[in-house]
Amino acid sequence: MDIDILTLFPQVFQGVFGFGIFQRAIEQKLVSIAVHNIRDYTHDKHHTVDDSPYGGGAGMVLKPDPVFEAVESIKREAETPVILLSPQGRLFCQQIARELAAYRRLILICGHYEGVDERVSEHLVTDEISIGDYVLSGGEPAAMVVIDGVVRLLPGVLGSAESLLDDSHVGGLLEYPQYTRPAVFRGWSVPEVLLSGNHAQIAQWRHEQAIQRTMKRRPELLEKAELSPKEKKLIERLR
Ligand code: JBZ
Repeated sequence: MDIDILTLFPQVFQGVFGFGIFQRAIEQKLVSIAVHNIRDYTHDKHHTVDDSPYGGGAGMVLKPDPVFEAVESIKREAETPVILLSPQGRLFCQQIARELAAYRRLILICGHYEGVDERVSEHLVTDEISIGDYVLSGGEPAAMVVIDGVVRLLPGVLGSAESLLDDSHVGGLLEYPQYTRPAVFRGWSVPEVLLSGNHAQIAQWRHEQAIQRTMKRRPELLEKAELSPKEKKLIERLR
């Protein structure tokens, strides 16, 4: 997958993709990331990227022309999504990560200031995504979150050891608690069942823990989870 990032702060992305699964994915040519400075697509002496809002008000608005020119400079197929990271976007989730992972190329635009000229949203962008209901000062952290969520779904990026299947949110439940050595740390013991070697019992315990913790911490996830009749009974019992 080819990912193009349009930003006013390209330095922010230096380094983030140089570690862990990204580094490996880039080395294996499973993904390629190009960062473009929106300021490079201005033509005036001062390389102006922002201006005051029509109608008045505080702050500045990202001008449309450099953003259009930056996107138009990228050779792409007609179906390539042009995604604006914005608080007005649809809320990013695992389903959207899967949807984006199916494309050959993604173009991500990071906004800044008080916002981006609406003509960018209306006539250039094909999708707007938000990573959540908190205030960010720009789209860069949101772009990193989306890229991380998408890249790890690309075929070959995760090793078999990092198998996706047990991960939180994939099955609609939170993950069960994990422990490693030592068996007793500062007087706190690992649950007995995990040391038992009884794999059926361990699987049962983990499943119960996943349901219990989802009930307690993220009850709204349980409403959406696909549950078997057995799981529904277990929830009733735990309630
Ligand atoms: C996002 C103006 O640029 C922004 C500002 C806030 C913001 C984004 C872009 S993307 N918040 C989010 O994903 O919630």
